[in-house]
Amino acid sequence: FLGDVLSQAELESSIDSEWAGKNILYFDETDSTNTEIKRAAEKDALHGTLAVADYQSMGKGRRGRSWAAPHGVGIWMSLLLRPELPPTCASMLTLVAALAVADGIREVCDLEAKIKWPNDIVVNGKKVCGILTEASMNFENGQLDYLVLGIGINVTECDFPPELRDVATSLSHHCTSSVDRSRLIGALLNELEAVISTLPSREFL
Ligand code: BT5
Repeated sequence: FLGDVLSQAELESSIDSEWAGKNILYFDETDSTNTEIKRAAEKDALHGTLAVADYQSMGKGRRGRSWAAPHGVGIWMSLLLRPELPPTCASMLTLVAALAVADGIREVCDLEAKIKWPNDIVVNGKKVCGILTEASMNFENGQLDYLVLGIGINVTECDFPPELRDVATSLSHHCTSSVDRSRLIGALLNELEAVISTLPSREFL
């Protein structure tokens, strides 16, 4: 199987959302797209900046766990958000993002994607996607400085390490047509924009 090619140009032509992914940071290889977004955020990158990598050498899960992100077989992406959101609502972001990703997968791949509380998406009982939300607080004003929404999706991975073989799966394993990563990223960003706009603003709480 020949995978699709991911590149800056492919991403630019597949993304037509309003603010999510307006600025794209593409990497053939990086440590972690969440870490890339944190570095960008510290240099004042804008709300909606997107990092995408073809390969992550230090993909992160929650609580110090690792995320397998081999070359060319998945979507490893992170979105920078600077929401007007009360800090107590930050955890809602993971949930609404999971809804958006599951919808995007259903729409593009015609698969029954289900949410496994709180941050996994499963197809036929196995994990295809994990979400890692990280927050940076501004301690001077007690508000959120920014959030990093990290999304990992196994797309064509078919050679999982032994410890993941029983628990992980890929979209292409269940999908009859081939999955184009850029196209799926474009669809996911549209879904994410829609759900993120429904989150409460701190002015109203
Ligand atoms: C997650 O953590 O599921 C969050 C994963 C987030 C990954 C994305 S990729 C883009 C962005 N950049 C990053 O560095 N991270 C984010 P958690 O619920 O803690 O699950 C981690 C566990 O899932 C591991 O301990 C393994 O058991 C399993 N796992 C690891 N890699 C996997 C994979 N590729 N597919 C399915 N399961 C995996």
